[in-house]
Amino acid sequence: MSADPSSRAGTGVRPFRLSLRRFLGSAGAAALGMPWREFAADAASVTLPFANGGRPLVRYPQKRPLLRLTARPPQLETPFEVFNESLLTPNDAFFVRYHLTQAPPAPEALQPDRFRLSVSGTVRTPLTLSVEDLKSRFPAVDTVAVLQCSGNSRGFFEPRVGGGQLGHGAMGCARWRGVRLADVLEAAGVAPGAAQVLFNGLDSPLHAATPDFIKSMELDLATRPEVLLAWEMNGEPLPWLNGYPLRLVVPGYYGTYWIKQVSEITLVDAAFQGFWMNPGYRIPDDPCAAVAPGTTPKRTIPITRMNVRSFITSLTPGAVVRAGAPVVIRGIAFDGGHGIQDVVVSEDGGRHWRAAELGASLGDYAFREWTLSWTPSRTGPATLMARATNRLGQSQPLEPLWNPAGYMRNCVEPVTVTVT
Ligand SMILES: Nc1nc2c(c(=O)[nH]1)N[C@H]1C(S)=C(S)[C@@H](COP(=O)(O)O)O[C@H]1N2
Ligand SMILES: [Mo]
Repeated sequence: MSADPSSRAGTGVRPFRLSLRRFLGSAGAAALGMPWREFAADAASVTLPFANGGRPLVRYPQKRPLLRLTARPPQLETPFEVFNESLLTPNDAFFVRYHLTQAPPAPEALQPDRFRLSVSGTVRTPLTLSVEDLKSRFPAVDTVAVLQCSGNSRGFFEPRVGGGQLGHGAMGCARWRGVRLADVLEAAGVAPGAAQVLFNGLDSPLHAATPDFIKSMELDLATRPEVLLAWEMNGEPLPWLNGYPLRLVVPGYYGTYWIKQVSEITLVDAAFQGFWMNPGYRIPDDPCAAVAPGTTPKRTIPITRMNVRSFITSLTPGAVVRAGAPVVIRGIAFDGGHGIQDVVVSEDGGRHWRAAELGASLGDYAFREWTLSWTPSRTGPATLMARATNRLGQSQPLEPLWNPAGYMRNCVEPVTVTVT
């Protein structure tokens, strides 16, 4: 199931127009070159390589033109060429995903004098904190980590599945700065019996029947040192659409846990059963998170850590290269935090493989760059493939796996180019 009751294409986000101007200031808006009148599609569009893959390129506040999947709530995909420009995804190109119609929250509620984070439930001392309080009371830490939507690449599923038909652009890698959630929970004093931590953001459903977007995690995960409450992304305050002023950062885990505009943290003593944990965001309870195409899993579990992926970024399908002229094939690889061990590349559709050279590591949760020099010899089509393996020895399947929600695609993605 797609677990997406509120995501429908709509008319735009006009209600926020005036308040947004106040939020960013008209000077700031002008400096960023924002078209205030409306977030209308430019003339340009992109066609993703699957049925109904046409997407308008639309410019939102603090964003360059991105592929728009839905307007209410905003769901924007990063153009794939961005991943070949830099290892850290620029904030203005970073993808956007919201579930609820009343999203993102109105800028007024996000101002420093208004925005507060509450920590309550099974704790000794409930807390109410401003972002300033977090900055002054706890040590700040930096981490580079990939944020990827569970449904990244869903549009490529065969047979097709419901839900946002995404290309490969619902991912990005950024340097996040914030405080450890563990430090904040320690200040609140986790009380005996606490088992799970719930996270809620300021966005809300339009209809009472739509469940609020609340996610839960085991206390063990929530108190891991890499889990952050972050206010900064690539050295700048979080963009409005990526969670300003505060979001959860859960390195290695799919984006669904990275709650934006996070305003309520609640410790509870039993497993939470909210809609977005069950039936939403679940995968087949099987080591590959897969079932036979078109079938229903017998048992499901919540989605957790990301599997291994790699992409060729320097050449896209249909590119033309010259026989006899060396080209550098470049790409990225990442996993759920075990770290990339190696990347092998084939230039002949998988018959022969050569080891690529790994670039400097930005940390085990980050995109890892890889390169391989290739001198095409024979003219005609050449199918390039990249396959990464992580330090646990987990790799990418050559054939796609399938599950009904279209999550966790991680097969090798062939890129066929023409040698002339
Ligand atoms: N408040 C809030 N946080 C949220 C969501 C949401 O709908 N509301 N969606 C989640 C999902 S499914 C993803 S993939 C990421 C996307 O983060 P981004 O929009 O910054 O790219 O945000 C997560 N955090
Ligand atoms: Mo997501």
